[in-house]
Amino acid sequence: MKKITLANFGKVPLANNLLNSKDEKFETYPLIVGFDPKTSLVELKQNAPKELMFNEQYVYDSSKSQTMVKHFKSIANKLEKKFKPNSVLEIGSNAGEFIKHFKCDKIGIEPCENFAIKTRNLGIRTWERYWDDEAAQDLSHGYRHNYDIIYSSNTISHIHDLDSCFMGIKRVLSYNGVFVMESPSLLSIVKNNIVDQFYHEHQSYFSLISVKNIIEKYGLKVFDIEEIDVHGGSLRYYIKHKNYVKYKVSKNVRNVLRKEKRAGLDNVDILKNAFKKMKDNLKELKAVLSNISTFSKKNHYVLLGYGATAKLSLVLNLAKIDNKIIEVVLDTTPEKWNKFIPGTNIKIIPYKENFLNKESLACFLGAWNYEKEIKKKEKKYLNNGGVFISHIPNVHIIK
Ligand code: JHZ
Repeated sequence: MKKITLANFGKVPLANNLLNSKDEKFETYPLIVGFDPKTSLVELKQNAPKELMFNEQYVYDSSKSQTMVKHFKSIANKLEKKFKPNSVLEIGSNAGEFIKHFKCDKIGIEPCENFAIKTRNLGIRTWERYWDDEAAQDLSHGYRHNYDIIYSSNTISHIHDLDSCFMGIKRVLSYNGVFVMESPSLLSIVKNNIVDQFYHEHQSYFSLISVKNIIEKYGLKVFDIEEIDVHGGSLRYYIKHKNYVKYKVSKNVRNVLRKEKRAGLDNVDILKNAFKKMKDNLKELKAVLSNISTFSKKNHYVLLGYGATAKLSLVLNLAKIDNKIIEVVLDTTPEKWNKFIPGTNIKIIPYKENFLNKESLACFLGAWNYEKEIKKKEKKYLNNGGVFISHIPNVHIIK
């Protein structure tokens, strides 16, 4: 069945492919969001090759945000206590912030060489490859054939071939094992106008409705679900073999399903309307930031960006905001420093608290999903009259 187009954002650069100089050439790719009537999955209609996005130059490092560091520690402890696994597999282990907490037999799968090296240096066995059924087969022949916990945070949504992905998970999940998957919630995206979750790294925008439909054919079943705060609202799915009866389906599953259906996540017209609202929000954002930028310049200050997230790259490109409006972006990740956000001419510079306090009256919050953490960190700036601007759920000022 053909996918229905929900929104066409035109051609945009790959969000995390930062440039070494303003003049460096870069490619743009169509960003078209579709809906699969068979499964109700919201997904990109076409994508850029995965090798261009997830490779040895990958810049996203989850260990650079305290919220994520705490998040991974807390879920690792919870899973250890609840399931007492003898073996753990992580799909997309990034900087190793989750898997490092386990003492049992463990392995990370990570396609980005720089991060695979990083976790190997922590003493964690890491295979440098993309997750698919072939990887699962190699794992079961060459290392260990089943895992009590398979965990994946914000990675399954990046995988283009979901069939092969879930076949692989089914293959290596212990008969009483649990696959724990975290992914931004489509319900939060729609409710909170989170337009900047739509970029090429993200192939799928899961809801419980679509996950249930997709995994059923592999003999897998969601038996519990949690609504969690990270990345602007995510879902944590607990998935088991369908035939394993010890884990009963919790009432959370029914509740989330009811909420999603009520919000119309399987209704094309409602979804199309949500995208229209997101696009209107972008126009307002550009107008507000342009005004604040002009005011800042008149007063010899600069309008800064705070957190060079992949989301920021997207929102700037979609709203056509460049270095004439936002002069520089501060970020804590060394791999991003002195690089430029493609399509914007905006430079990323090392985060320094004093810079923020001395040079700026207003900052656009690229890392809006860490608002709490950032407000706490920047108390002095806020107390001195500095403000943040956020576009989620609507354009507003944070004092
Ligand atoms: P953050 C990435 O998205 C990409 P991004 C990826 N596709 C995905 O799905 C999600 O992660 C999970 C900086 N920062 O987590 C650090 C500060 O500078 O929102 C990071 O560069 N100061 C895999 O990039 C960025 O912001 C701070 O105080 O949208 C945060 O990126 C804090 C808290 C963060 O993910």
